[in-house]
Amino acid sequence: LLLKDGLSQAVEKDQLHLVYQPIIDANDCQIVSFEALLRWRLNDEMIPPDEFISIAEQYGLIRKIGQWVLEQACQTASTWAQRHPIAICVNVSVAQLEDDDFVDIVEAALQSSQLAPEFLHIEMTESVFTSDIGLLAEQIKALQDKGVKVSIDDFGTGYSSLSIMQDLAVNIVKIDRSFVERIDTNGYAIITAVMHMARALNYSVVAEGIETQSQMNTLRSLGVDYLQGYYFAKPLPIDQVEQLISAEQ
Ligand code: G
Ligand code: G
Ligand code: MN
Ligand code: NA
Repeated sequence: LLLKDGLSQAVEKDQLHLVYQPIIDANDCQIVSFEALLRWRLNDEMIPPDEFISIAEQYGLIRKIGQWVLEQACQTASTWAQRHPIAICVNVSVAQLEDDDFVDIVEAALQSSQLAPEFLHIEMTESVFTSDIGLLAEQIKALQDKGVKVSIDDFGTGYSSLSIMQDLAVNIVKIDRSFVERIDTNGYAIITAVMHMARALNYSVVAEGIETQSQMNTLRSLGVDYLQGYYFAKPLPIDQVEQLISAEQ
């Protein structure tokens, strides 16, 4: 309850910030995008997102926080995009997606930042499938009509991964890191199967949680398009991102 009270004022008190983890092209290792990950500092203590995001969802605070994240992420990405074609990937909760105003909020963030829509990727987790699928399909379509790309995050961990593939026309599938972790055993066959489906359905594929060179090599041999994980970089504060981008080209 205390966390909830603190969280309700986190935006006003300037306690939230984003860190950014690069996603690279598997073919040439160039950075193609960054995933924005939310951080909350409360009285010198970092509260992990796994704790506070669910509280925000529970107490109806996620819309306001999510809007702040979108605005902040688009603003930042807009400054990168002036120099390099680098996209920003923003995580959203089901409650945000189900909001009638969500597409307008996205549109407003794009407008005020002047970020080109194709540089914004919206990541939703598979848990969205517990909600109204028709509404979600409409929201996804509306985002895509604006030029925004949509990803399914943590792919393969939900109870309805195949239904998602069938019912939601997303742009990008992010293979959950649990499969990458087990790539030397069962993960290999599962990722191979996901690659076949993704190719047939015209989805790009990102593999998450790469921690070793060997995992990277195997994923490249399987034709995965993009890679993300501690092997390349942890989520970074903004100043380190600027350095990384400047060093790239
Ligand atoms: O770095 P990591 O501990 O940040 O992220 C933990 C979890 O929190 C991940 O599942 C991630 O998707 C989620 N998360 C991080 N940032 C955001 C955000 O801005 N919005 C939402 N809804 N989830 C986020
Ligand atoms: O659920 P989502 O994929 O949005 O969450 C991203 C989470 O994964 C963040 O907490 C991020 O810090 C974490 N993460 C990113 N790369 C790696 C990695 O290589 N290994 C592990 N264990 N976690 C990672
Ligand atoms: Mn994510
Ligand atoms: Na994930």
